[in-house]
Amino acid sequence: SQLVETIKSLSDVHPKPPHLRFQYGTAGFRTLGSTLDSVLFRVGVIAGLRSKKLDGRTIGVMVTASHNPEQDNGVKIVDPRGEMLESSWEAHATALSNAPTTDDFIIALDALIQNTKIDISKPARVVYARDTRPSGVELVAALEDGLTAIGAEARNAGVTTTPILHYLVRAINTKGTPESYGDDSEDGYFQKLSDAFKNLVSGRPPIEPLLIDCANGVGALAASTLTEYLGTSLHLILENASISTPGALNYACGADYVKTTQRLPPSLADRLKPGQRACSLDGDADRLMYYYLDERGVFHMLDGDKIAALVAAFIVDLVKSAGLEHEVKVGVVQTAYANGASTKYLAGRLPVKCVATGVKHLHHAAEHYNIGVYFEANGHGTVLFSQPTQAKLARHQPSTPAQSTALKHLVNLTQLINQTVGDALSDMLLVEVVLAHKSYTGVEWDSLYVDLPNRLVKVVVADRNAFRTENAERRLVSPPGLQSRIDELVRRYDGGRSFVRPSGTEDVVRVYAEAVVKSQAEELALRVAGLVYDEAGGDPSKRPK
Ligand code: G16
Repeated sequence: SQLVETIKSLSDVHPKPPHLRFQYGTAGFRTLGSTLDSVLFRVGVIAGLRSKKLDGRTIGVMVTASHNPEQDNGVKIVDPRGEMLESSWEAHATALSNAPTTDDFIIALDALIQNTKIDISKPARVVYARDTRPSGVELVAALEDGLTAIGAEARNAGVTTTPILHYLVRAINTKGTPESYGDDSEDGYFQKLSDAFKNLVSGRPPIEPLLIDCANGVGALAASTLTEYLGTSLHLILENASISTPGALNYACGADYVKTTQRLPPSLADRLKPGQRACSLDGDADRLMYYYLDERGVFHMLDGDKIAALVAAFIVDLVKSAGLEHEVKVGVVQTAYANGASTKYLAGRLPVKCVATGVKHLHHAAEHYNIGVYFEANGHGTVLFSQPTQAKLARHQPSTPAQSTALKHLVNLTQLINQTVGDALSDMLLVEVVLAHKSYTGVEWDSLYVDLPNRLVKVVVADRNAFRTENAERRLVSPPGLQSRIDELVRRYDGGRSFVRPSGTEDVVRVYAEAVVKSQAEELALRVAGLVYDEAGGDPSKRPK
C-alpha cells in the first residue's frame, strides 16, 4: 500500500547501525546521541501507532538523556494521561528498534499491528519536544520523518523540559473535559503553577531568594520564564544557565552531581552564602536536590528522601486540619536507595512501600493511595491525588474557618503539583510553600532526621544483564551465590545495608551501601563493588578502589 511505500522509502534514509542493540529501558532509549538516528525514526512510527491504538489520543515524545553526559541522548514515549509508556509497548519498541533492515522493520510493524489489533485508519496525534543537547536537532528531524511516514498529526513543542512535555500531553487529552488539566501551552503550565504558588504563600512573610543550579540545561529556560510569572512572590537566582557552552551540560553541576558526590557544585562555591537555600535541577528538569552551607561552611544535602519527609508530613497535617483524616489516606513510595533513616522516620507516621527504581514503578504504586507521595532519593518524584480524592476535596463542606483554610491549601496543592511526573520546578515551588508555612530554614528541615552515611559506586562489567534482582531490587538472584557473599559482608558492619542492581540508563552495575559510621559505609560499598567486579570479570585496572 501507499503507507508501506512511504515508510519504506523514509526508513531507508535512517538505516539501523548493524552492530548495535538498542533497549527501551528505565527512561526510554538512552545511549550515545550519534547512534540514535534510526531509533528516533522508528520511535516516530511507533508513537503514531500507539496513538492509533488509543483512538487518536495524543502521545508524547521527549528527546533527552536527562542527567547523562552531553554526548548521550535518548527518547521516551509518553502515554495520554502524561504517564510513562505502558510496559508491554516498551518491549514492542525494543523489538522494532532492533529490526536489522527496512524489510524486517516493515514485517515487525505488520506483526505489531496484527497482534495488538490496531485500526490503521484511525488518526495519529503526537506532540514532541527536546532538551538543549546539540545532537537533539538532527534526532528531532529523524523523529519527524517517522511521524510523516506514519501520517501523524504532529505538534512541535520545541525546546522544553520533560515535565512540561508530560503536562502538555495530559492538557491536550483532557481539553474541554471535566478533568481538564490546564491550557495546553507553556503559558498554561506556568500560569497554573504560579497562580497556585501565589495563593499558597499569600499573607506569609517574604521568602528569601533561592539560588537555582540549572545544570546548564533546558531547566535554565524554564526557570527563567518561571521567574517572570512568579513576580515578587519568589526571587530565583539562576546559576549554571549556560545552555550553549559546549560540554557544560551536567558537567560538575546539576542534581545527579550533587547526589552522587554529596558535594556543592564547585561553580557555586563563591555564590552561596551560609544559611542560604539552593537547589539543583538535572538536564531535563525532572529531578531536584536542595542543600545549604551551615555557619562553618559545611555542606548539607536535602535529597528526594528529605523532600518526601517534608512534603508528606505537611500534607498529613493539612488533611487532618481539614477534618478529612478518616476519609483521605496518605502514603509514601520509595525505592531501595531511600536512606534507612528516612524510611524509619516516615514508617513511624504513615504507610510506606518500597518498589523498583524507575518513576513508572513509583507512580503506579502511589496511585493506590488516596494521596500518594513518591520520591526517589535522587530527587525524582511527585504527589498524586486520586480522582475520587480530588472530587472529595471539591465537595467537602468545612465546619470551621481553620478547616476551610486547610481545604483551600489542599486544593491549591493539586494545582501546584505536576501530577503527571516528577517535575523539578513544580517540586521546588512545593518545597518553598512548605518551608514558608512551617517557617523552616534548611536547618530545621534537615533536622527531621539524620541521614545514615552512604555511598553509591558504579561498576563497569562485561554484561550488566547477568545481574538480576528480586524484592524491589534489594536482593540479587543472579549471578548465583553472590547475594550470600554480600550478606556475609554486610553482617560485619554496624547498621550495614547494601544492594546491587544493573542500571537501566547506563551500561554499569550500581552498588549502594550505608552504615552507621561514614568510613564504614564507604568501605562496605567498595568491598561489595569488589565482589561484583570479581564475579563479572574484566580489566583489573578498572577494579573499584
Ligand atoms: C532515570 C529514571 C529514574 C531513575 C534514574 C536512574 O532518571 O527516570 O527513575 O532513578 O534514571 O536509573 P538507573 O539507576 O537505572 O540508571 P533520569 O532523570 O535520568 O531520567
